[in-house]
Amino acid sequence: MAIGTSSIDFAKRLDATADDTEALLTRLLSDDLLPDETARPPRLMAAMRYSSLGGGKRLRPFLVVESAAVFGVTREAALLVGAALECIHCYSLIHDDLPAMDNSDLRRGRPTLHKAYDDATAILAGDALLTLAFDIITRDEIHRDPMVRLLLTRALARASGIGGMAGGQILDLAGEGRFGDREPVDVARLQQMKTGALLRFGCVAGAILGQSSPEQYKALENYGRALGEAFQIADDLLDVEGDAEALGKPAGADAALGKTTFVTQLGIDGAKQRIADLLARADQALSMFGAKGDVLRAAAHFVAARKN
Ligand code: GRG
Repeated sequence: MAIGTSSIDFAKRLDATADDTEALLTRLLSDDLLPDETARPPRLMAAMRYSSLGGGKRLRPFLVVESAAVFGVTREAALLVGAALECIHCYSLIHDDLPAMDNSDLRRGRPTLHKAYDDATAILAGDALLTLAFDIITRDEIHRDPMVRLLLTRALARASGIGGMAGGQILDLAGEGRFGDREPVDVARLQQMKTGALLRFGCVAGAILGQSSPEQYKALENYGRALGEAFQIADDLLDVEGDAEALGKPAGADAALGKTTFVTQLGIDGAKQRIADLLARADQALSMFGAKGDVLRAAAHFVAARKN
């Protein structure tokens, strides 16, 4: 744990943001109609709630809240951005679990959405969470300056789309040989897109909200890049060494698919060494923020040591 933030303080802060995110998502997914909405179909709402409420570490909203705190941004604004990001994360998990993608039966210790409902409902719930994210992130309450909202919206779109998560997902499927022969995989590049882009967005969102200097933005981007890679290596290690009960899904999925991962490339010891290097890089990136970077420093260590 980084100096300045005890593991108890860190766990309390993470829990507080998870609780606030849960409450906010519950409100955003209520049955109350927004202007211009004709109906909120009960089946769609129930499916969206099933996948986005009552589970998850809420790490991405936490990164938004804590990166925003560095610049003294209001918690309410940061939580809204965090909720938008969490909607995209939940949509990605729903679509990733579908038979056409990873065909998974369990997520967060419960049947996946398409198992609990059906494929069509799961596709539509994912689509509606993706679009809800952009509805949320453009709201006036996020920042009085429309340019700030525009920059956030563009950054979130790029993190989610072609050069981000969706692009990374198709590279991953190509590497599994889904579209013919297995395509060679550049694990670091794939990860930066598939899982890294959303985590990185969480880290730079605070800088955008706080109208930071370019140097501060770059520092948070570098921090987010190191944290994102550490997150993925930890995920690859959990697939080899993890416990299915703690994970809420079976371990060993990567090996069953013959996937190229950080662990297949670096070996278990090499992967652990790489995490240590990335943590040092994350600490270094935060050095310009002094004690204000303590919680983010602790977040990188938490991500690297996580058990689920
Ligand atoms: C379907 C466009 C599309 C993309 C899917 C990110 C992704 C691409 C799929 C997720 C698959 C997966 C399980 C990747 C491993 C890393 C990861 C995102 C784990 C889950 O994130 P956590 O640990 O989950 O933050 P919780 O449940 O805590 O929210």
